[in-house]
Amino acid sequence: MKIGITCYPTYGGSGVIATELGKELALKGHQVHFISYALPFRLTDFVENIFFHEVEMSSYPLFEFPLYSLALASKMSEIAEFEKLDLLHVHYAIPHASSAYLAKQILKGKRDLKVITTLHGTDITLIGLEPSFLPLVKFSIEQSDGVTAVSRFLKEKTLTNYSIEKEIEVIPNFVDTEIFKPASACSFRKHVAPKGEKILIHTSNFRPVKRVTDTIRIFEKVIKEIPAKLILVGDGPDRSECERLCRELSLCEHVKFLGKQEALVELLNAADLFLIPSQSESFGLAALEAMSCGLPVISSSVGGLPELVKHNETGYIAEIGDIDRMAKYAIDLLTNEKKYEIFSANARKRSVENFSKEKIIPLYENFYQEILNL
Ligand code: GMT
Repeated sequence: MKIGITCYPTYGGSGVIATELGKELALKGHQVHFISYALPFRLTDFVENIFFHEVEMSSYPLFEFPLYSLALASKMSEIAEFEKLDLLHVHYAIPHASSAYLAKQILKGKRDLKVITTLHGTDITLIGLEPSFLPLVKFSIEQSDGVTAVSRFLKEKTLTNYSIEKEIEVIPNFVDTEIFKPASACSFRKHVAPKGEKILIHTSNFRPVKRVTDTIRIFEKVIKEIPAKLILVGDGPDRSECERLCRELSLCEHVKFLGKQEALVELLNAADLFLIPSQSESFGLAALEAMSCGLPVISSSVGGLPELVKHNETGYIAEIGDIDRMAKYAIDLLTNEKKYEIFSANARKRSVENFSKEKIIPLYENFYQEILNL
Protein backbone atom coordinates (compact mmCIF):
# COMPACT_ATOMS: atom_id res chain seq x y z
CA MET A 1 0.00 0.00 0.00
CA LYS A 2 0.98 3.63 -0.41
CA ILE A 3 0.12 5.39 2.80
CA GLY A 4 0.27 9.04 3.79
CA ILE A 5 0.66 9.74 7.51
CA THR A 6 0.14 13.10 9.18
CA CYS A 7 0.90 13.72 12.85
CA TYR A 8 2.36 16.28 15.19
CA PRO A 9 6.11 15.88 14.83
CA THR A 10 6.95 17.12 18.31
CA TYR A 11 7.03 15.22 21.61
CA GLY A 12 3.75 13.54 22.42
CA GLY A 13 2.01 10.19 22.33
CA SER A 14 0.12 10.65 19.09
CA GLY A 15 3.31 11.55 17.21
CA VAL A 16 5.12 8.57 18.73
CA ILE A 17 2.40 6.13 17.67
CA ALA A 18 2.12 7.61 14.17
CA THR A 19 5.87 7.47 13.63
CA GLU A 20 6.39 3.99 15.01
CA LEU A 21 3.42 2.76 12.96
CA GLY A 22 4.90 4.31 9.82
CA LYS A 23 8.30 2.73 10.46
CA GLU A 24 6.80 -0.70 10.99
CA LEU A 25 4.61 -0.43 7.89
CA ALA A 26 7.64 0.57 5.85
CA LEU A 27 9.60 -2.43 7.15
CA LYS A 28 6.70 -4.61 6.04
CA GLY A 29 7.09 -3.27 2.50
CA HIS A 30 4.46 -0.53 2.40
CA GLN A 31 5.46 2.87 1.06
CA VAL A 32 4.95 5.51 3.73
CA HIS A 33 4.84 9.28 3.18
CA PHE A 34 4.94 11.47 6.28
CA ILE A 35 3.40 14.91 5.73
CA SER A 36 3.93 17.47 8.49
CA TYR A 37 5.61 20.80 9.28
CA ALA A 38 8.74 19.10 10.65
CA LEU A 39 10.42 15.71 10.71
CA PRO A 40 8.73 13.57 13.41
CA PHE A 41 11.11 13.39 16.37
CA ARG A 42 11.29 9.59 16.44
CA LEU A 43 12.12 9.43 12.74
CA THR A 44 15.82 9.66 13.32
CA ASP A 45 17.30 6.85 11.20
CA PHE A 46 17.02 6.23 7.49
CA VAL A 47 14.35 3.64 6.76
CA GLU A 48 13.77 2.38 3.26
CA ASN A 49 10.24 3.10 1.97
CA ILE A 50 9.81 6.16 4.18
CA PHE A 51 9.55 9.63 2.68
CA PHE A 52 9.08 12.94 4.45
CA HIS A 53 7.26 15.90 2.91
CA GLU A 54 7.50 19.19 4.75
CA VAL A 55 4.55 21.55 4.70
CA GLU A 56 6.04 24.91 3.76
CA MET A 57 4.53 27.92 5.40
CA SER A 58 4.84 31.31 3.75
CA SER A 59 4.28 34.44 5.78
CA TYR A 60 2.25 37.25 4.31
CA PRO A 61 1.50 40.56 6.04
CA LEU A 62 -2.25 40.08 5.65
CA PHE A 63 -2.22 36.75 7.47
CA GLU A 64 -2.07 37.58 11.13
CA PHE A 65 -2.26 33.85 11.97
CA PRO A 66 -0.40 31.05 10.17
CA LEU A 67 -2.68 29.13 7.81
CA TYR A 68 -1.18 25.71 8.57
CA SER A 69 -4.36 23.66 8.15
CA LEU A 70 -4.82 24.99 4.63
CA ALA A 71 -1.18 24.59 3.62
CA LEU A 72 -1.36 21.04 4.99
CA ALA A 73 -4.48 20.26 2.94
CA SER A 74 -2.74 21.50 -0.21
CA LYS A 75 0.35 19.43 0.53
CA MET A 76 -1.74 16.34 1.29
CA SER A 77 -3.59 16.60 -2.01
CA GLU A 78 -0.35 17.21 -3.93
CA ILE A 79 1.42 14.22 -2.37
CA ALA A 80 -1.63 11.96 -2.68
CA GLU A 81 -1.94 12.78 -6.37
CA PHE A 82 1.70 12.57 -7.39
CA GLU A 83 2.74 9.70 -5.13
CA LYS A 84 -0.53 7.88 -5.89
CA LEU A 85 -1.43 7.36 -2.25
CA ASP A 86 -4.12 4.79 -1.45
CA LEU A 87 -4.97 6.36 1.86
CA LEU A 88 -4.15 9.12 4.25
CA HIS A 89 -3.94 8.20 7.94
CA VAL A 90 -4.13 11.24 10.19
CA HIS A 91 -3.33 11.21 13.90
CA TYR A 92 -5.05 13.66 16.26
CA ALA A 93 -8.24 15.09 14.80
CA ILE A 94 -7.41 18.79 15.02
CA PRO A 95 -6.65 20.05 12.43
CA HIS A 96 -5.43 16.97 10.61
CA ALA A 97 -8.81 15.34 9.95
CA SER A 98 -10.19 18.61 8.59
CA SER A 99 -7.18 19.14 6.31
CA ALA A 100 -7.50 15.55 5.08
CA TYR A 101 -11.19 16.11 4.31
CA LEU A 102 -10.23 19.14 2.20
CA ALA A 103 -7.50 17.18 0.42
CA LYS A 104 -10.00 14.44 -0.39
CA GLN A 105 -12.38 17.00 -1.85
CA ILE A 106 -9.62 18.62 -3.93
CA LEU A 107 -8.89 15.23 -5.50
CA LYS A 108 -12.52 14.30 -6.16
CA GLY A 109 -12.88 12.97 -9.69
CA LYS A 110 -9.13 12.33 -9.97
CA ARG A 111 -8.51 9.90 -7.15
CA ASP A 112 -10.57 8.27 -4.42
CA LEU A 113 -8.32 9.11 -1.50
CA LYS A 114 -9.46 7.25 1.61
CA VAL A 115 -9.04 9.11 4.89
CA ILE A 116 -8.53 7.36 8.22
CA THR A 117 -8.53 9.39 11.41
CA THR A 118 -7.09 8.11 14.67
CA LEU A 119 -8.39 9.86 17.77
CA HIS A 120 -5.79 10.10 20.50
CA GLY A 121 -7.01 12.04 23.48
CA THR A 122 -7.39 15.74 24.10
CA ASP A 123 -8.46 16.22 20.47
CA ILE A 124 -11.70 14.63 21.73
CA THR A 125 -11.78 15.11 25.48
CA LEU A 126 -10.58 18.70 25.78
CA ILE A 127 -9.79 21.01 22.88
CA GLY A 128 -12.25 19.41 20.44
CA LEU A 129 -15.12 20.17 22.81
CA GLU A 130 -14.51 23.92 22.69
CA PRO A 131 -17.35 25.65 20.85
CA SER A 132 -14.92 27.03 18.27
CA PHE A 133 -13.88 23.50 17.26
CA LEU A 134 -16.73 21.15 18.10
CA PRO A 135 -18.77 21.40 14.85
CA LEU A 136 -15.62 21.01 12.75
CA VAL A 137 -14.32 18.03 14.73
CA LYS A 138 -17.70 16.30 14.55
CA PHE A 139 -17.93 16.94 10.81
CA SER A 140 -14.36 15.80 10.10
CA ILE A 141 -14.84 12.58 12.05
CA GLU A 142 -18.12 11.84 10.29
CA GLN A 143 -16.54 12.49 6.90
CA SER A 144 -13.51 10.23 7.50
CA ASP A 145 -13.75 6.91 5.68
CA GLY A 146 -12.52 5.13 8.79
CA VAL A 147 -12.04 6.18 12.39
CA THR A 148 -10.02 4.50 15.12
CA ALA A 149 -9.69 5.34 18.81
CA VAL A 150 -6.90 4.24 21.11
CA SER A 151 -9.21 2.93 23.86
CA ARG A 152 -12.80 1.88 24.46
CA PHE A 153 -13.12 4.88 26.74
CA LEU A 154 -12.18 7.26 23.91
CA LYS A 155 -14.56 5.59 21.49
CA GLU A 156 -17.49 5.99 23.93
CA LYS A 157 -16.54 9.59 24.69
CA THR A 158 -16.50 10.43 20.98
CA LEU A 159 -19.86 8.83 20.30
CA THR A 160 -21.57 10.55 23.22
CA ASN A 161 -19.84 13.95 23.33
CA TYR A 162 -20.19 14.58 19.61
CA SER A 163 -23.47 12.69 19.02
CA ILE A 164 -21.78 10.64 16.35
CA GLU A 165 -23.25 7.38 15.15
CA LYS A 166 -20.30 6.29 13.05
CA GLU A 167 -18.46 3.00 13.56
CA ILE A 168 -15.25 3.56 15.49
CA GLU A 169 -12.67 0.80 15.64
CA VAL A 170 -10.70 0.52 18.87
CA ILE A 171 -7.03 -0.13 18.14
CA PRO A 172 -4.97 0.30 21.30
CA ASN A 173 -1.55 1.87 21.38
CA PHE A 174 1.50 -0.36 21.10
CA VAL A 175 5.11 -0.53 22.15
CA ASP A 176 8.23 -2.11 20.71
CA THR A 177 8.75 -4.67 23.46
CA GLU A 178 12.20 -5.51 22.09
CA ILE A 179 13.37 -1.94 22.64
CA PHE A 180 11.37 -1.18 25.76
CA LYS A 181 12.47 -4.18 27.76
CA PRO A 182 13.92 -4.83 31.20
CA ALA A 183 17.67 -4.34 31.39
CA SER A 184 20.16 -4.28 34.21
CA ALA A 185 20.43 -0.90 35.86
CA CYS A 186 22.81 1.57 34.25
CA SER A 187 25.32 3.87 35.92
CA PHE A 188 22.63 6.55 35.99
CA ARG A 189 20.91 4.66 38.80
CA LYS A 190 24.04 4.78 40.93
CA HIS A 191 24.42 8.46 40.16
CA VAL A 192 20.82 9.34 41.16
CA ALA A 193 20.46 6.91 44.05
CA PRO A 194 24.00 6.28 45.40
CA LYS A 195 22.69 4.84 48.65
CA GLY A 196 20.40 2.34 46.96
CA GLU A 197 17.29 4.51 47.29
CA LYS A 198 14.14 3.46 45.41
CA ILE A 199 13.51 5.49 42.25
CA LEU A 200 10.09 6.72 41.16
CA ILE A 201 9.71 8.11 37.65
CA HIS A 202 7.20 10.19 35.72
CA THR A 203 7.44 11.19 32.06
CA SER A 204 5.06 13.63 30.41
CA ASN A 205 4.69 16.92 28.63
CA PHE A 206 3.94 18.71 31.92
CA ARG A 207 0.52 19.93 30.86
CA PRO A 208 -2.09 20.57 33.58
CA VAL A 209 -3.96 17.33 32.65
CA LYS A 210 -0.91 15.34 33.79
CA ARG A 211 -1.13 16.67 37.37
CA VAL A 212 2.63 16.50 37.80
CA THR A 213 2.27 18.37 41.10
CA ASP A 214 0.35 15.31 42.39
CA THR A 215 3.37 13.19 41.45
CA ILE A 216 5.55 15.42 43.61
CA ARG A 217 3.08 15.33 46.50
CA ILE A 218 2.90 11.51 46.31
CA PHE A 219 6.67 11.43 46.41
CA GLU A 220 6.72 13.75 49.42
CA LYS A 221 4.71 11.12 51.33
CA VAL A 222 6.80 8.20 50.06
CA ILE A 223 10.09 9.74 51.07
CA LYS A 224 8.80 10.18 54.62
CA GLU A 225 8.64 6.38 54.85
CA ILE A 226 11.44 5.07 52.65
CA PRO A 227 14.64 6.46 51.13
CA ALA A 228 13.67 7.40 47.57
CA LYS A 229 14.35 9.67 44.60
CA LEU A 230 12.02 11.04 41.93
CA ILE A 231 12.97 11.47 38.29
CA LEU A 232 10.82 13.80 36.20
CA VAL A 233 11.32 13.51 32.45
CA GLY A 234 9.85 15.95 29.95
CA ASP A 235 8.98 19.59 29.80
CA GLY A 236 5.95 21.80 29.45
CA PRO A 237 3.81 24.54 30.91
CA ASP A 238 3.67 23.18 34.49
CA ARG A 239 7.39 22.63 34.94
CA SER A 240 8.09 25.94 36.71
CA GLU A 241 5.19 25.35 39.09
CA CYS A 242 6.60 21.88 39.83
CA GLU A 243 10.08 23.26 40.48
CA ARG A 244 8.55 25.86 42.79
CA LEU A 245 6.63 23.14 44.66
CA CYS A 246 9.79 21.10 45.15
CA ARG A 247 11.50 24.14 46.67
CA GLU A 248 8.49 24.79 48.91
CA LEU A 249 8.46 21.17 50.12
CA SER A 250 12.28 21.10 50.51
CA LEU A 251 12.52 18.22 48.05
CA CYS A 252 15.04 19.66 45.56
CA GLU A 253 17.78 17.35 46.73
CA HIS A 254 15.62 14.30 45.99
CA VAL A 255 13.84 15.31 42.77
CA LYS A 256 15.66 15.43 39.44
CA PHE A 257 14.12 17.42 36.58
CA LEU A 258 15.75 15.98 33.47
CA GLY A 259 13.76 17.85 30.82
CA LYS A 260 13.21 16.22 27.43
CA GLN A 261 15.30 13.08 27.02
CA GLU A 262 15.95 10.65 24.20
CA ALA A 263 17.29 7.81 26.37
CA LEU A 264 13.91 6.84 27.76
CA VAL A 265 14.58 3.11 27.92
CA GLU A 266 17.71 3.61 30.02
CA LEU A 267 15.92 6.00 32.35
CA LEU A 268 12.95 3.66 32.80
CA ASN A 269 15.31 0.81 33.50
CA ALA A 270 17.02 2.85 36.17
CA ALA A 271 13.71 3.27 38.00
CA ASP A 272 11.43 1.08 40.15
CA LEU A 273 7.97 2.57 39.84
CA PHE A 274 6.06 4.71 37.31
CA LEU A 275 3.58 7.36 38.46
CA ILE A 276 0.80 8.73 36.23
CA PRO A 277 -1.83 10.54 38.33
CA SER A 278 -3.47 12.25 35.30
CA GLN A 279 -6.70 14.21 35.26
CA SER A 280 -7.49 12.84 31.81
CA GLU A 281 -5.72 10.09 29.88
CA SER A 282 -7.25 8.34 26.91
CA PHE A 283 -4.66 5.56 26.96
CA GLY A 284 -1.38 6.37 28.72
CA LEU A 285 1.35 5.40 26.27
CA ALA A 286 4.05 6.54 28.69
CA ALA A 287 2.74 4.04 31.24
CA LEU A 288 2.77 1.26 28.64
CA GLU A 289 6.42 2.01 27.79
CA ALA A 290 7.24 1.78 31.50
CA MET A 291 5.31 -1.49 31.92
CA SER A 292 7.15 -2.96 28.97
CA CYS A 293 10.39 -2.29 30.86
CA GLY A 294 8.92 -4.16 33.84
CA LEU A 295 7.86 -1.18 35.93
CA PRO A 296 4.65 -1.44 37.92
CA VAL A 297 2.43 1.63 37.44
CA ILE A 298 0.43 3.67 39.91
CA SER A 299 -2.22 5.65 38.09
CA SER A 300 -5.45 7.55 38.49
CA SER A 301 -8.61 5.76 37.45
CA VAL A 302 -9.44 8.06 34.55
CA GLY A 303 -10.10 7.42 30.88
CA GLY A 304 -8.39 4.48 29.27
CA LEU A 305 -5.92 3.90 32.12
CA PRO A 306 -7.94 1.01 33.65
CA GLU A 307 -7.83 -0.68 30.20
CA LEU A 308 -4.05 -0.69 30.51
CA VAL A 309 -3.18 -0.91 34.20
CA LYS A 310 -4.67 -3.92 35.97
CA HIS A 311 -5.34 -2.97 39.58
CA ASN A 312 -3.49 -5.16 42.08
CA GLU A 313 -1.81 -7.03 39.23
CA THR A 314 0.41 -4.72 37.14
CA GLY A 315 0.13 -1.79 39.54
CA TYR A 316 -2.53 0.14 41.41
CA ILE A 317 -5.28 2.55 40.47
CA ALA A 318 -6.78 5.29 42.67
CA GLU A 319 -9.22 8.18 42.28
CA ILE A 320 -7.88 11.40 40.71
CA GLY A 321 -6.18 13.48 43.37
CA ASP A 322 -6.13 10.71 45.98
CA ILE A 323 -2.50 11.38 46.79
CA ASP A 324 -2.63 9.53 50.11
CA ARG A 325 -3.81 6.32 48.51
CA MET A 326 -1.32 6.50 45.66
CA ALA A 327 1.50 7.08 48.15
CA LYS A 328 0.27 4.17 50.25
CA TYR A 329 0.28 1.92 47.19
CA ALA A 330 3.79 3.08 46.24
CA ILE A 331 5.15 2.40 49.72
CA ASP A 332 3.42 -0.98 49.80
CA LEU A 333 5.04 -2.07 46.52
CA LEU A 334 8.45 -0.65 47.24
CA THR A 335 8.71 -2.32 50.63
CA ASN A 336 7.45 -5.74 49.61
CA GLU A 337 10.07 -7.33 47.39
CA LYS A 338 8.10 -10.44 46.52
CA LYS A 339 4.99 -8.52 45.56
CA TYR A 340 7.11 -6.06 43.61
CA GLU A 341 8.71 -8.84 41.54
CA ILE A 342 5.29 -10.32 40.72
CA PHE A 343 3.83 -6.95 39.68
CA SER A 344 6.92 -6.19 37.62
CA ALA A 345 6.67 -9.51 35.76
CA ASN A 346 2.91 -9.01 35.28
CA ALA A 347 3.47 -5.54 33.81
CA ARG A 348 6.00 -6.87 31.30
CA LYS A 349 3.79 -9.86 30.43
CA ARG A 350 0.71 -7.68 29.87
CA SER A 351 2.66 -5.37 27.51
CA VAL A 352 4.04 -8.26 25.49
CA GLU A 353 0.79 -10.21 25.30
CA ASN A 354 -1.60 -7.35 24.63
CA PHE A 355 0.20 -4.27 23.37
CA SER A 356 3.25 -5.34 21.39
CA LYS A 357 3.75 -3.95 17.90
CA GLU A 358 3.47 -7.50 16.55
CA LYS A 359 -0.09 -7.68 17.94
CA ILE A 360 -1.27 -4.21 16.99
CA ILE A 361 0.27 -3.33 13.60
CA PRO A 362 -1.70 -6.10 11.79
CA LEU A 363 -4.89 -4.58 13.24
CA TYR A 364 -4.07 -1.34 11.43
CA GLU A 365 -3.18 -3.18 8.22
CA ASN A 366 -6.48 -5.10 8.32
CA PHE A 367 -8.38 -1.89 9.01
CA TYR A 368 -6.68 -0.18 6.05
CA GLN A 369 -7.68 -3.09 3.81
CA GLU A 370 -11.24 -2.96 5.07
CA ILE A 371 -11.49 0.76 4.28
CA LEU A 372 -9.88 0.34 0.85
CA ASN A 373 -12.44 -2.35 0.02
CA LEU A 374 -15.39 -0.04 0.83
O1 GMT B 1 0.55 14.24 23.27
C1 GMT B 1 -0.05 13.89 22.27
O2 GMT B 1 0.46 13.67 21.20
C2 GMT B 1 -1.48 13.77 22.32
C3 GMT B 1 -1.87 13.54 23.68
C4 GMT B 1 -3.15 14.26 23.95
O3 GMT B 1 -3.13 14.99 24.91
O4 GMT B 1 -4.09 14.07 23.21
O5 GMT B 1 -1.83 12.22 24.12
C5 GMT B 1 -2.91 11.36 23.94
O6 GMT B 1 -2.53 10.38 23.01
C6 GMT B 1 -1.63 9.38 23.47
C7 GMT B 1 -1.34 8.43 22.31
O7 GMT B 1 -2.49 7.82 21.86
C8 GMT B 1 -2.24 8.67 24.67
O8 GMT B 1 -1.38 7.66 25.13
C9 GMT B 1 -2.50 9.69 25.78
O9 GMT B 1 -3.16 9.05 26.83
C10 GMT B 1 -3.35 10.81 25.27
N1 GMT B 1 -3.35 11.90 26.26
C11 GMT B 1 -4.46 12.24 26.92
O10 GMT B 1 -5.54 11.71 26.75
C12 GMT B 1 -4.31 13.34 27.89
